Amino acid sequence: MDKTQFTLKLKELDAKNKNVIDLYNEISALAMEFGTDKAEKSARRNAYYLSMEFLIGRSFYNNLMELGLLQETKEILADKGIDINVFEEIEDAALGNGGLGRLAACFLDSAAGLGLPLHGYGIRYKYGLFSQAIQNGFQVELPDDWQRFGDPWSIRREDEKRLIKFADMEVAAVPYDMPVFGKRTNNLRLWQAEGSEEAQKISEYLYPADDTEEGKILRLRQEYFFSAAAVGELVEKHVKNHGTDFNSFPSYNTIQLNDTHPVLAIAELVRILTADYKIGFENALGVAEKTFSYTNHTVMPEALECWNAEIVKKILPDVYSVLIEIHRKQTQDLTNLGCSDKEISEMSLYSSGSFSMANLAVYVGKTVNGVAQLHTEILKNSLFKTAYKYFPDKFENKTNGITQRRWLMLCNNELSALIDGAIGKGWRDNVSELEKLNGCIEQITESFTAVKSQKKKQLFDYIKKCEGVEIPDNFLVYSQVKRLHEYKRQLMTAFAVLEIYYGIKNGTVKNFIPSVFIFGAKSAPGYKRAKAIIKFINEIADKINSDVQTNNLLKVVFVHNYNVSYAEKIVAGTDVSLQVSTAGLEASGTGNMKFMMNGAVTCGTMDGANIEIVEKAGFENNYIFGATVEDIEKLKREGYSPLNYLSKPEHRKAVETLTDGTFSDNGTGCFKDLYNSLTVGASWHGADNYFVLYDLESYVNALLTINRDYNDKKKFAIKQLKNTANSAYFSSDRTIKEYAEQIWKI
Ligand code: 26Q
Repeated sequence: MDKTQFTLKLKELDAKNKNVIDLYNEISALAMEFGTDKAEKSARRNAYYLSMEFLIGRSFYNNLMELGLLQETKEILADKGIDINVFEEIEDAALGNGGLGRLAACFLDSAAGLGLPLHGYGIRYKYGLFSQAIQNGFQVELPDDWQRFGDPWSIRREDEKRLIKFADMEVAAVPYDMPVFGKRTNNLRLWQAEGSEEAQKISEYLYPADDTEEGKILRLRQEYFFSAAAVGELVEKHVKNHGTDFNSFPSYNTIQLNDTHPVLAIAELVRILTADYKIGFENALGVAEKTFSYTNHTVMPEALECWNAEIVKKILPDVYSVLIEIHRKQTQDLTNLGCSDKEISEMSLYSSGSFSMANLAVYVGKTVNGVAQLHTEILKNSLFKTAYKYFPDKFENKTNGITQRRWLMLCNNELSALIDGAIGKGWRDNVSELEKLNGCIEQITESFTAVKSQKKKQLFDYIKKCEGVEIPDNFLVYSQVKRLHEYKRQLMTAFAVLEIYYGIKNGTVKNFIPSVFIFGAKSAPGYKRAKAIIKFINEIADKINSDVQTNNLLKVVFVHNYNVSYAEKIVAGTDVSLQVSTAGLEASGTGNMKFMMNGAVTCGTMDGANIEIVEKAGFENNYIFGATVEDIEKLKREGYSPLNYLSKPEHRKAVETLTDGTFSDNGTGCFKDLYNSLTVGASWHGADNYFVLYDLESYVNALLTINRDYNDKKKFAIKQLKNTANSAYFSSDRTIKEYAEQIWKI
């Protein structure tokens, strides 16, 4: 099908007599036909991205854009009296929960855009990340049945299904292919588990609760299920195309492990080669060493997966034997290298009855990478310090990126058009041309401010519709949107907002420019503190939004069910991006990059990719505050007494609203627990583990400085534009080029 035929068929569609969902499915099917017709044959050498999460969001507009059909479709529908935005209600595939999953989606987009053969493998969850409702200020989780309106962007491949064997059951893995359109068409293959009721559970939920043994086993099954399906298929293809010489396997296949979740793929490859093809163990391990690379996305200890060896033995006995064998080899290798017993135990993939997936990945992986410069340094100097001492060449950095196609062209058509006018359209294919903007910033500040107002208006209309909160035109917009976690410190923003609010009321904060603080976040269902923070923010929002004394100056919104599509609106309509994690704990952040590209200044700590962002866009065009990694280390070494930082009345007043009756936690005691976490600590951590009280004062000051600076609209617009102009480095096109050249060699 060519474009003329597509347009013809679209024009023939009898839109009047169809409901939105049928129309959506039919247009999508036409676009799929058009897109898959152009798909080319496989490349000689392919890279595969194994990931437990692919947070793709809505495919409809993005795919039409990538296929060059968006404008035509919009016009043809308009002729029929249909606004293309009606499809916004329909899908938002949340097969992931945050940064790691969205990064996977951006990477696939960039690889297709650059014409590089990178394909994804993951799980086709029946239910994606829960849909979030807010009841009485509390998060309530509802199932996300993302396929309820159909799934026109996937093709079921019945004939390519595989059998995955566990000790106690066999499960069919049925592939669903989602083409990834761009300069070339790549493939995202998601496996669905079929068979007995037990079997189907494997692909039912993203992150089922794993606080019971049953839950842990289910998660282990999920990880093995998709890793084994992927590796099994790649081996089979290799044998079909090249015979059973597996020494050439790594010449055709390179596999990136997205965090530890797919790391069992290593053991599975060794198992298949030794058991099914009778390759010697050392040879098989050698093949694995040349095939796999590992990306770490977090230094939080609770996220570094360890599997209880007894459970592995029970569920996957053959994989267990392989792991034990790899461990034996590892111990021997490390002893030969002269490592001490202590060093060996630090790097060991097996110790005290459990398997460390990170240590397995570091030992076997060809490369180990962090996702921002600081993060990679932390991997080298602390998390994997010993491994770095013996295998320094494995370690490299790949600073994250985001796709400018979804995160600028699609979500901010208006700014994109402004950029076209200023520097031409070349940046759309070659994003580094965005830098040309630096040469004409002064000339376009006014039109930029107009675009920003327009995007704010669209965002405010949407918030009015979804949240029922009205925000007056042109309020200054501060946003903090990301997963809810104590280390990301949404609680610190909540305190800062309260301080500003009380300051406005008692006259200590003067000439405050009307502002709104937008929060969006989901908490893991079992994470009590994070849920308490959501409740606290909602209480604050209710109080502030209903105060007639401050109403024309300050608003707070917690948007419910924050997701990719909501993010597309928020990043475009924001002035100030809040990125305030405790230094050393946010591996990179990618939301920070989306905001930057859309012309927001960053108000943040020296953490993750914030550091590189302000280096590129200029410290003077952003607002850095708070403790650095070195400061935090010093505080930990010399002792930190958070109570000292509560001596100032304005801080105390804000923090004590948790316990003084200002707000209600509906009798749950969850606010008192938050308060205690800051002031006395808990059995598993000291007081104020994330240095909220330490950074609070400089945070409030930064927020107020920004507010004052906004008085000079032109100067502020220049700062914002400097961010857009220097954001090309944070395109995932750049990141993917680095992976392709330095790790994958594709
Ligand atoms: C671990 C054990 C058991 C159950 C779940 C998990 C688990 C699940 C998801 C651990 C970690 C994750 C997700 C991590 C994540 O999203 N990390 C983010 O990755 C982004 C992309 O590199 C970075 O930008 C963020 O800084 C990082 O937080």
